Amino acid sequence: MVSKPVSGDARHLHDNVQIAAKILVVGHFAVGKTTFIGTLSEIPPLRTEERMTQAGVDIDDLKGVRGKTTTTVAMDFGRLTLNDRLVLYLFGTPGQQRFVQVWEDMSRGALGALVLVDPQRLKESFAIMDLVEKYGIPYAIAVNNFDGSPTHSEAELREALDLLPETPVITCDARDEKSSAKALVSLVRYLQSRTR
Ligand SMILES: Nc1nc2c(ncn2[C@@H]2O[C@H](COP(=O)(O)OP(=O)(O)OP(=O)(O)O)[C@@H](O)[C@H]2O)c(=O)[nH]1
Ligand SMILES: [Mg+2]
Repeated sequence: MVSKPVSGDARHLHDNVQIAAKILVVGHFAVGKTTFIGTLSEIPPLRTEERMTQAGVDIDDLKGVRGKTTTTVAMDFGRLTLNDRLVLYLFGTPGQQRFVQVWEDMSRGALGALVLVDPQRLKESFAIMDLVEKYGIPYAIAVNNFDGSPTHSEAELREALDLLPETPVITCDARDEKSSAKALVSLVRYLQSRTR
């Protein structure tokens, strides 16, 4: 028997209920959000990249950012089926302060957020973490290990980012599918543990 579809963020597929969850992938400028969603998405990701021009030189801090010629101006979007019961819709939101309105619109209905962090620029994550907390969105930290990045212990990261003991912290490489998927799974497990 094929069940009747239900409204909202859940739908029936065959006899199984398949949950579609909206997950934000957030983080400061050039932390690897677009790369992360591009690595994981099973559909061609929607990207809104624009070339960075001279006009942005004093606005977007390119210090420590190598080879970057474009930036996201609205959002990234991708989809990842974790298993036959759960599909994640990934929304990447621009990190720069001038896009706060976009970020706020995008956060509606989000079940959780993966906060990407660059280990060389930990302090730049504070503004985004403040926003996620302000909107009460549960989150996990994914440290995007750029080549040659300093390796902090988990305890150092927790202290530097002032994290709650239950907040998951995981290391990934946004270009690597396995480690990026692991970061999302750890967020999903955390979200599930909160609803039990
Ligand atoms: N070495 C290394 N480079 C990475 C990694 N993740 C992303 N990059 C590079 O870092 C740069 C920034 O990545 P993006 O994915 O554009 O970052 P973003 O967060 O979407 O940037 P904005 O949308 O401009 O805020 C790109 O040149 C990527 O190729 C990583 O894990 N390791
Ligand atoms: Mg981007």
